[in-house]
Amino acid sequence: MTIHYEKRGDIAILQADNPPVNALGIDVRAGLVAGLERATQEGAKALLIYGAGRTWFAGADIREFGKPLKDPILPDVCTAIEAASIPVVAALHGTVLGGGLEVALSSHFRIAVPGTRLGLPEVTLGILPGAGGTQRLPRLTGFEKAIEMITSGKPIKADEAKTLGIIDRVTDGTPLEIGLAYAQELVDQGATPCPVGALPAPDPIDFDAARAKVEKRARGQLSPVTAFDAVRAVSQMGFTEGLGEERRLFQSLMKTMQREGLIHAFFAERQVSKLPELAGVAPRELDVLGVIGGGTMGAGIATAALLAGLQVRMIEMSEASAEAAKGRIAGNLQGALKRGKISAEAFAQMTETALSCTTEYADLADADIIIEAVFEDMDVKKQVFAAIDAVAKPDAILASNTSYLDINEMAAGMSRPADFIGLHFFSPAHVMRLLEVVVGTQTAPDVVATGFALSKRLGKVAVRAGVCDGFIGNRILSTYRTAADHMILDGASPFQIDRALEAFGLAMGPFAVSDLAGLDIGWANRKRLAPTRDPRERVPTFADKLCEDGHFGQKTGRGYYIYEGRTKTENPDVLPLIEAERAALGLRPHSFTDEEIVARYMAAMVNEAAKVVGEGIARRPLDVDVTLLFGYGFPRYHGGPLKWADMQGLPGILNTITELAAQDAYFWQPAPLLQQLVAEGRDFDSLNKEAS
Ligand code: T1G
Repeated sequence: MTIHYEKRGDIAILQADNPPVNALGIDVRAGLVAGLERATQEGAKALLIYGAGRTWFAGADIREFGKPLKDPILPDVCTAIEAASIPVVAALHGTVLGGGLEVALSSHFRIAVPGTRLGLPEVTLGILPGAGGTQRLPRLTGFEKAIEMITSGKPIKADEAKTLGIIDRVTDGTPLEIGLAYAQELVDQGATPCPVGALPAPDPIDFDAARAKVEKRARGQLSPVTAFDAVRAVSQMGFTEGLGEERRLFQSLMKTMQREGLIHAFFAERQVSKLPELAGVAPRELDVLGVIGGGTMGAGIATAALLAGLQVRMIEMSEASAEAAKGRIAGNLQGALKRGKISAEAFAQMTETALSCTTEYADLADADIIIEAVFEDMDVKKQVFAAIDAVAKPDAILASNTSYLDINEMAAGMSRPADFIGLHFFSPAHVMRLLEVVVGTQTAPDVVATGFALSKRLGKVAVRAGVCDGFIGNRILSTYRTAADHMILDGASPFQIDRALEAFGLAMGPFAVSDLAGLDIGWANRKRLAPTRDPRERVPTFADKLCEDGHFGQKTGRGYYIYEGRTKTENPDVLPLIEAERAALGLRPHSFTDEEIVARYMAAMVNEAAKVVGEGIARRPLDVDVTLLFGYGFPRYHGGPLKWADMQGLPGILNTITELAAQDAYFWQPAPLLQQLVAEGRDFDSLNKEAS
């Protein structure tokens, strides 16, 4: 039973009890309707609804999406509540989201405990509020605020909701206590039902301008714009008709691939930390965190740890660099202070008490975990770990923030290889949510569990990765990045490639990203690998030429693009330089359509990702999806590269790879796992299901 009914005096009470988040699944919906009927039949003078556990309804049950819907559907539940002949009071706490807020809006009176958060996040799932939220919310808040809440999906705090008239009161106490008191007061006052739907439409706004803003921010995602159109219906038609329009638009989004991609991302983000091998494995204590190296990465890791309430011991080579590290960390925390994420007291406590920056390794003696973030050189790292090994306490965990070096080789030189792990943060480490937990062959299970526990503590999304060059993310990145270079050699322009991939949803195309990161890094890498390079490998010599001319991208103001102030324009020297290189290499270029560019880029990404899963570097396809979503700016509405591949159809992608292999068998070797899945008529998601 998920809805419990009781009557106290004149007031009927419905308690929702469907852990963990009181999702509005069929039993809850049916229970609400039945409870309302019983309250009326039993002559109650008011009905109170509240949630047991940690929250009021946090929305529709997302697991029901894509399956045949059972009656009563949520819009009908809300209509029934709004049409009740007795006042309905909603007593709110926790996260009042989606259909949960819609149930509250269809109630006649709303009261909340302090700290309650309210929102309509449906667009983040590729849909829109489908139970009256787009028609009722604007009638309380006006169009601007409703559009902002509905098209961004961001929740607001209870105090703001009160100011906006979404809720009547914010009162201390339990939901039952404050709800009962408010309902009794209303009964004593003889209050009658006041449906929000009966309120007039608010004053119109410049809808075209507002829509253009939403469209720009959506960058190809459909749901925010469609949700906007549903809200706009309030100014164009009556309430009941508006509900019909909302339903039509809701169902149109339910059919989209974007909805499937975004819901996959929702569950993948939660599934990725659930590893069968960690079931029942307790993590070690985590209070004191040591960081070696206070450069950008080290300072970011220290900042994230301080924000999570950990003590931090930062070790640097000299007093001067220790001071500089302290300055960097304080700068990061200043940002959090300015954004109101922390108070001035918390800032002082973090910088003056929780953080120490010294040059003494002995200061690491009480650290529970020590993360090395020094220069990416194996010998330098081995020296640092030898020093740590000598001072760290017996059950301390030693970790490297390397982004591609061999974790097993690093562990081999230690006295405690079982206590060693890779923790690959992404820059800026106090902002980027992805953390690759790189597990060596000797790493102990409780050390892995502690890596995941640290990630949760830091508010990160951790992905388990095996050991190979570049782990999951950088290995796949280097492949699809190389595919982009090959398209240039074959005739495409870097500008067309960037445009095509930005239209596909990437925040920034690969060549603009290279300019941001610095073209000299790739150049140094190519020079480092040249002596051992396989002669069949195609080399983007045009990029070397650009660097030889001193163009390293944003840092020199010129790369593929020219950067003046905040403007970026195509560098006119680039295309002639590329044409000259092609001629020198005897290449005959051909033109590319945007579709061909996306297909080839994604084929490279999917193929390498399938190898990463096939080799067990990533445990499941969803681990790759989460890595690319949280660390590499892959558009969330595509669900991740392997979810995207499933939705496109694997046979077509394998076909593309096979055709390209005919021209370049060295680069395009079809992944055995991809061939196997196609042969068996299966998809990547079948592997996710098998593994969960
Ligand atoms: N449906 C089903 N399961 C849900 C769920 C939901 N709405 N929300 C959470 N879960 C599961 C989640 O998968 C996890 O399961 C567990 O609950 C704890 O969640 C008509 C159609 C509420 C802020 O978008 O944002 O209403 O992994 O790990 O960090 O207009 O969950 O333990 O097996 O995230 O404390 C709109 C989605 C739906 C809210 C809690 N609602 N949920 O965060 O815990 S669409 C949402 C969240 C809708 C109507 C439309 C968060 C949370 P497991 P968790 P958390």
